[in-house]
Amino acid sequence: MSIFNRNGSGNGYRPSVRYSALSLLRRGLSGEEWPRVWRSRELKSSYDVVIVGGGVHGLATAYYLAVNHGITNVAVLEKGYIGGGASGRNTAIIRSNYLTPEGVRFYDRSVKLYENLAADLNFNVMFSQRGHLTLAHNDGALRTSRWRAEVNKLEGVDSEVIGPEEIKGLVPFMDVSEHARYPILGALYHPPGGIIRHDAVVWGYARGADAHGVHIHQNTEVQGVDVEDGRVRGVRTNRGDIAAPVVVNCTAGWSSLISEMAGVRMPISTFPLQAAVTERVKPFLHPVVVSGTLHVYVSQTDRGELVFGASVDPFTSYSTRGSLEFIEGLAGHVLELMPSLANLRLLRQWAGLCDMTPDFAPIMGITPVDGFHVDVGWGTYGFKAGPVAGEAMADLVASGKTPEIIAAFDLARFPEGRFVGEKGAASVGH
Ligand code: PYC
Repeated sequence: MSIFNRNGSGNGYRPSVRYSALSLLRRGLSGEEWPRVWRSRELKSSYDVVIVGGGVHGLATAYYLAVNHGITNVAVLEKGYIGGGASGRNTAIIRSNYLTPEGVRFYDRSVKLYENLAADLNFNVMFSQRGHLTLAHNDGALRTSRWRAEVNKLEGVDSEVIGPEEIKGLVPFMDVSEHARYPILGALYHPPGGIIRHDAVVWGYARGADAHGVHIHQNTEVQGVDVEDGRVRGVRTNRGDIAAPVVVNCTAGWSSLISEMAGVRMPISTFPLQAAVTERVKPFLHPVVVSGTLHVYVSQTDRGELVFGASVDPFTSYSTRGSLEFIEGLAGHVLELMPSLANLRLLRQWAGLCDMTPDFAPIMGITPVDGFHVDVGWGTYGFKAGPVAGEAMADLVASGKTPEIIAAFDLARFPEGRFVGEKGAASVGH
């Protein structure tokens, strides 16, 4: 017998109000208020499933539990505001051009879910598949690009290595001559890659989960995880205790601390990753451009800002502050690649927290504590995995069986030495 109350599977979003051109026109004319996108609810003393972390992973897990499995007696607990952690601090790049077959299959499923997400959630997530270029400035980088392209093709993912002339066609202002400071030998080109509006993804999942009865509790911090006889029993929060037979750790930045509360040790070290955004300029950069050698990646938003990132900070920390050292290093690297940006003004910089694992692949699935599951260890890859991680974690919770698509990412691989070496697919140095 199932431990869950199932309310019947839904077919996607069931809103009180559907967003459409007509509803926009009607409310524009009538002045009628829009309903809140998700509601504040009373914190109950028990739920069937408690999800720790109100970012894209936690909210997607809640949404797919409700929509795919009819499990709605679910709480998402967020210590701050939803999307205020790593989900709101990444550079919103979506891609599936990974190095390992397990990684490529997994992120490809995420790209497919992202492609239909706006329609599924009835929420414009602004997914723009403008292509993704990883530049190679030396033979080693070119070799890794070829390797990734071959694995991608074998898994049915559209990636290929292209030469300087084709790069010039995609990014006309880029100096692809051999006189550039760091000449470009080629690039891994991945047409399905692109950028998305990350807040919209979080809000869309929250709205969808809420519409199915999931409770979203902001300002609710998990301070302890109760375990008895090897089974999880619930969590202790700053707002009271909650009993639950299933607890899913979907946090980023604090994932090893939450797991530790359940007595589960994680091979994770947490590093800040900084990013920055410039003032708006006319559109001139279509694809996402990454240079692993120069430790920089850049994309241009629909509003015209350039969004930059570089390597993770060189020390473990839980700080989300920006630093001058980062900006100086970033500006140097950006100008080596695109000298014409010299007079552009930076608007803002910030940091998010990256939980790095030894093999740069996530840790997903069951743990030695029954009912305590993890969806953690995302390093610098977390946001792009949100939909597939949510779908797979919901399957695991509902069926009690580990879905094939996440089987390789289990915690047991570390003591057993089955690594999923994904470092070569990183956009940033580590
Ligand atoms: O993996 O595409 C990526 C990425 C960009 C910034 C951080 N991670």
